[in-house]
Amino acid sequence: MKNLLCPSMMCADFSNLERDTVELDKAGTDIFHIDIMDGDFVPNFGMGLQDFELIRSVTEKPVDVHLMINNPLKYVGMFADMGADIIYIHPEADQQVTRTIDVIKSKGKKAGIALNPGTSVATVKELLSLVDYIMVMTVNPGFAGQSFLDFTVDKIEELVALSEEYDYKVMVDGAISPEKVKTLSKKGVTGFILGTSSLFGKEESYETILQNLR
Ligand code: S6P
Ligand code: MG
Repeated sequence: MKNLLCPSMMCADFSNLERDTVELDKAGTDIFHIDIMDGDFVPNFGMGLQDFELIRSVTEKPVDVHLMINNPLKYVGMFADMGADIIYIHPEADQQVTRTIDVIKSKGKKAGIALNPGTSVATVKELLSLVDYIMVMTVNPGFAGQSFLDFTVDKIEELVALSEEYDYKVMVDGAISPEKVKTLSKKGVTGFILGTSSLFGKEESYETILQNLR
């Protein structure tokens, strides 16, 4: 299966967000990754709605939203209507997670769950048959530029093994270096969120980096 390379746009050049988006699109981006935060579920604020709208308006490629917000049920409809193709919610932040997944799907969108480093597979077993993507957080969510948490690899392996029985793609988000793309794709991970560890703030062009990662 083809790997999915997904730039984390909160790491992009905000003085030239449109140009960066166009360049990344041409360079071979598979899915644009937009981090949305509420300053509550995570201790930070991510990208704004205007940033999302701008990126959505300049690319035809799929765009995901990673909702690091409490009570995502309140907002998934809005993001679907704004044109998100994939909506990730955190089950840790949602008291009615299966209802929220239903709303996402009823809007014709792909549903994903993002799992904090401390969230075990056992606690989301009931959700595995309901979602299209499972994104394992390999850092504590909220910030770019952190260190990869090695203990999350067991969970990644567990979810890859279960993905044969269920029908979802395994994604990883947080400190994904070129080395991690190599080792985790060998383990069966499909999608990689690319931030400062591999794609942004480097000497090489986006095109060269994405080609090398493939
Ligand atoms: C924040 C967010 C992530 C980061 C991404 C940054 O937790 O969900 O998507 O933007 O992990 O990548 P890096 O390589 O700087 O850790
Ligand atoms: Mg993210």
